Amino acid sequence: MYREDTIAAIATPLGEGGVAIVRISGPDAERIVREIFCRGGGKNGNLRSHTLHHGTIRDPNNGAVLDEVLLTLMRKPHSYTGEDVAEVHCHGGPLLVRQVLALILRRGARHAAAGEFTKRAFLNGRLDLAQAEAVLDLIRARTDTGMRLALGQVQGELSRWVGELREELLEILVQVEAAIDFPEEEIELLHRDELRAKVEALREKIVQLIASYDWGKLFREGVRVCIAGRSNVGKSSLLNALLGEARAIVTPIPGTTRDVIEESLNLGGLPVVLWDTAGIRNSEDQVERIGVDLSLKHVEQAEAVLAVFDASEPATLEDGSVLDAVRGKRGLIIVNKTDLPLRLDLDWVAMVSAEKRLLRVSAKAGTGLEELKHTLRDLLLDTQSEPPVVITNVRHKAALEHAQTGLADAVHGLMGGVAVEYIAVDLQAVKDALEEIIGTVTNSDILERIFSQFCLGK
Ligand SMILES: Nc1nc2c(ncn2[C@@H]2O[C@H](COP(=O)(O)OP(=O)(O)OP(=O)(O)O)[C@@H](O)[C@H]2O)c(=O)[nH]1
Ligand SMILES: [Mg+2]
Repeated sequence: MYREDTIAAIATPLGEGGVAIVRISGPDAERIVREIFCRGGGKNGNLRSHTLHHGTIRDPNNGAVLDEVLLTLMRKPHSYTGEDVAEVHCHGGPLLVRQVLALILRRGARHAAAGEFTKRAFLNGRLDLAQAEAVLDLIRARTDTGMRLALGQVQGELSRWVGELREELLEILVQVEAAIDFPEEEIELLHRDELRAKVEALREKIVQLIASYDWGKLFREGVRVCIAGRSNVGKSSLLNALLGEARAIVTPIPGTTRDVIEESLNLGGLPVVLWDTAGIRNSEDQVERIGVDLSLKHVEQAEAVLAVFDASEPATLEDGSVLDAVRGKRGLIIVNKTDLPLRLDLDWVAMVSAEKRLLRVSAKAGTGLEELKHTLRDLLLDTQSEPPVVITNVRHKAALEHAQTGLADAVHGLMGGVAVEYIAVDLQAVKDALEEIIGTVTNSDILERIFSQFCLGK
């Protein structure tokens, strides 16, 4: 299925560190390490598998010692790739690691392409495709929830789920094919209805799985939230209070923030990019006007807004402009400075922004912030609770959409009295789509595309 040569690469990021790992996989892995590794006592003997061995790396051509290392040899099939794998744990200097790799390449290994180790793991059946792709998600995860979702998939949660859907489908297919084989007993009306109910039930499950994509995407890619409001209402103070650090400059002078300040916030596992913007107001100052335009642009781009108002002052025309700018946008109305005497007409604010929830906070005193975080999280997640299985990969989503269409066609066919042969064709396409996810049927282009996204050495 692939060229059975031996590949090698540096598996850890290049840079100074305590330890760096060079990984070798393939039939010559053991031969190569035997040539360059010399155990503490001088003799390599039978290098036990899955054991750490202490020794040195030497260039057999001149006997020069490169480094003192730990070596582990994992003989097939119990290794990441399913082949013989060796890992050299050397000291983490970039030059040193490169020299060790160069020596390994001179002894006959080929430099691995990006993702090639994981690709071999897939081709050798150590991982299915959905699991292999989740390895990438795991490496790239930005919050604990993102990591948990990815780990679940590496461990095969999605694969099991899709496997069950496939089983259900096979049962239906058997019945349909039986009807093709015994045409004289062609499924009667009653059977057609029963069959249709089964196909619809399966379709419903797939629709739900597709819907979980949007949920998973939020956790992988994060959500952009823009803090907007007129100047001096405490937008930068709110940013700082939410982050728990003095990130943005805060002064009593209106027009303090000019540029957009971007910070990330972990909102109960949901990665959020927070934008603090310049106060929206009519200004003669050219720099400030550019800032205001930027604010409005960011309000538009954000997935949600926090529209901030000052509780200690009556509403101004500029507050009105802010409400106009955020109208129709998902978000919350934040009434800040509630530690001061109330002079803002809250009923008016609530009335003109009826579609948004109004929350009272004090960025200065730190009150209302926890409720703000919870409410914002629920709003961003559309109050959906976590689905039992989450798909995070657009390729999986596309395959499920194919499957869904095939099932919808089958339902129509069953209702419209279409011959069973055609229904079998629809269902066969559904089977192919499901198998594409776990990688039972794939073409090499798809594989190339998937594995080329990996980093070297993975
Ligand atoms: N009493 C009180 N004062 C606050 C609160 N939040 C902010 N302030 C004060 O309000 C003033 C303006 O705060 P900023 O956070 O700079 O306001 P801003 O909306 O970012 O202002 P611009 O960047 O100029 O648009 C500062 O003096 C803050 O100390 C609050 O909750 N209570
Ligand atoms: Mg500010």
